[in-house]
Amino acid sequence: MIINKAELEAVAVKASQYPPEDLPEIAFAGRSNVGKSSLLNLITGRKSLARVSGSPGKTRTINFYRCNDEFRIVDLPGYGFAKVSRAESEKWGAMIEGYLENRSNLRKVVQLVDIRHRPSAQDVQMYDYLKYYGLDGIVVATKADKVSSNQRAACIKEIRQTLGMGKEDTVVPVSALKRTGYDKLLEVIETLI
Ligand SMILES: Nc1nc2c(ncn2[C@@H]2O[C@H](COP(=O)(O)OP(=O)(O)O)[C@@H](O)[C@H]2O)c(=O)[nH]1
Ligand SMILES: [Mg+2]
Repeated sequence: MIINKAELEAVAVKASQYPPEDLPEIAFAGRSNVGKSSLLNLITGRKSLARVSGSPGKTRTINFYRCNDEFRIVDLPGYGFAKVSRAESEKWGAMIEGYLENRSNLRKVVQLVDIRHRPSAQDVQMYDYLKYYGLDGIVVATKADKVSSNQRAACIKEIRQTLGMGKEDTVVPVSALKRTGYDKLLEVIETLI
């Protein structure tokens, strides 16, 4: 699959602002700065569809990207930003839960983790949450250019073990910098929609 048309269709902080449930959706989740916006730009072939940020924690909205007029990629707000208050982080949780729990056209959530690091407690919590809702099974290991090809298998093994992934679940290493691995991700997305 190639995404040859992509546009930001809606920016939401509550359900009344979501677009209609008329197209299948794949959501992207991950801690802030993991490379979510970069990945979105890469797979849509758009340089600046999503804003790539040097300062993490900027995206506090749910962004709906309409792709090929066929499906949507939904960018969930990044978690794990150190400088947020308890109240803010609760608001974040409620916003994400509100979306994940009640979205009938949501097919799957792709969880992003940095290939270099063992998934954090929050990554594990997020993934457990996805398991609970049957939305788990696909993880993108971002910034794959940061580890050598010798290290790669060990990094992926650690991600699998830490998140408690099953044999049939998929980890796709992707580098937005080198523009590698995303064809595999697009294949996975295509099978889901
Ligand atoms: N080396 C490398 N850096 C990346 C890659 N993807 C993203 N980054 C960098 O990581 C930082 C955060 O990226 P961004 O896409 O804004 O992350 P987001 O907060 O998850 O949306 C930026 O400085 C990006 O340039 C990648 O594949 N390789
Ligand atoms: Mg972002």
